[in-house]
Amino acid sequence: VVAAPSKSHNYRIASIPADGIGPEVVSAAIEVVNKLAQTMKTFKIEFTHIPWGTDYYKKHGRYVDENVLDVLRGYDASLFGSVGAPDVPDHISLWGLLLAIRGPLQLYANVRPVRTFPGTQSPLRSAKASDIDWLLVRENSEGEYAGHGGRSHVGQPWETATEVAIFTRVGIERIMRFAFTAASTRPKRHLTVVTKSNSLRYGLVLWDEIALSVSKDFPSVTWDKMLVDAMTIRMVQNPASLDVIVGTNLHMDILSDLAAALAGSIGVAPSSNLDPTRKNPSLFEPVHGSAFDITGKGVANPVATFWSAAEMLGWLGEEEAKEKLMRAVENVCEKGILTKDLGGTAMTKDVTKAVCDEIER
Ligand code: GGG
Repeated sequence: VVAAPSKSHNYRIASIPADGIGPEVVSAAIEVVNKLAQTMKTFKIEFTHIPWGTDYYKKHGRYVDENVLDVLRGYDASLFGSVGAPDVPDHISLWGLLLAIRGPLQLYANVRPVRTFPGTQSPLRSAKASDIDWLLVRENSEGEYAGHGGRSHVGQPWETATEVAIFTRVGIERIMRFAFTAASTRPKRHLTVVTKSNSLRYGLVLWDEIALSVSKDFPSVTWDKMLVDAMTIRMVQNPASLDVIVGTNLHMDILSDLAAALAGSIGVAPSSNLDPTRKNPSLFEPVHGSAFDITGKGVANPVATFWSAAEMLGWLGEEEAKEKLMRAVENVCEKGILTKDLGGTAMTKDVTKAVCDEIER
């Protein structure tokens, strides 16, 4: 996916740490990006803290400012932590914050690269590190997340709830083109289109039809189709056969957690929420959520947020800074400076310091 050339090398970033371990990993990422800027001197970056999240909700009755889109359009990008708190229902927090940003800003491409870092181990015993090097592309604006549905006869035995999955030609075609384009730039040039078009005979049959028609514009890309249930088996049994994977909002939400676990840990999985038209600023966040069980203990793995920040720099056109940050993270992993989720004993601050030291080296 091609980055826009940077004009000013001077960036304003909205930092939205939000809930749980979000503040810990976002402040760690700001530290390493500031270190990168100071060391390289090729770009300037300024982070502005935006206090949205569950504390803000408890004070103001809403998760974000009313003019959320105007606020975010004042920045070049956002770096997000995690959303969700033990004392607020998850659907209130998710819809109040993350989905209140992704949908209206039309961040329709959720890009989730997955690979096993040097020094870390996939739980697949037979897998070589190079077997898992995937790019998951999640449609990020429709499907079951479009917000259509409702409840009637509440409390009655015949209470009914609907959750309507919306699929549009425009929505499917734009994500399919994005995924084929991404595949065309990678060495394997292969795309797997995930659906469930045997049982879901309207929306996901439309996915199949659009995949076929878009594929004709990308003769250099080989592609295949998988039903989502069979895909889970292929990811475990034949990881090296996969490259870029595209699927619906819900399917890829689930498959990207599986992919991250197969690569080693959800603690290293990054995510870019992109508006490929670049009309709106994109948002970068770790795949993981709030992780209440480890919040405040200083043991959260900051690598997913470092990698998300690296993707943000690449998206802004700072490719060299992205590569330098990723090399630093890989070297730190290779040296065995790993948090508990990766089998190590390092704290968040140890990994952060080690990455800063690598950047300065
Ligand atoms: N940093 C990601 C995060 O907070 N995720 C919480 C979550 O529930 N996400 C669901 C989604 O990505 O749609």
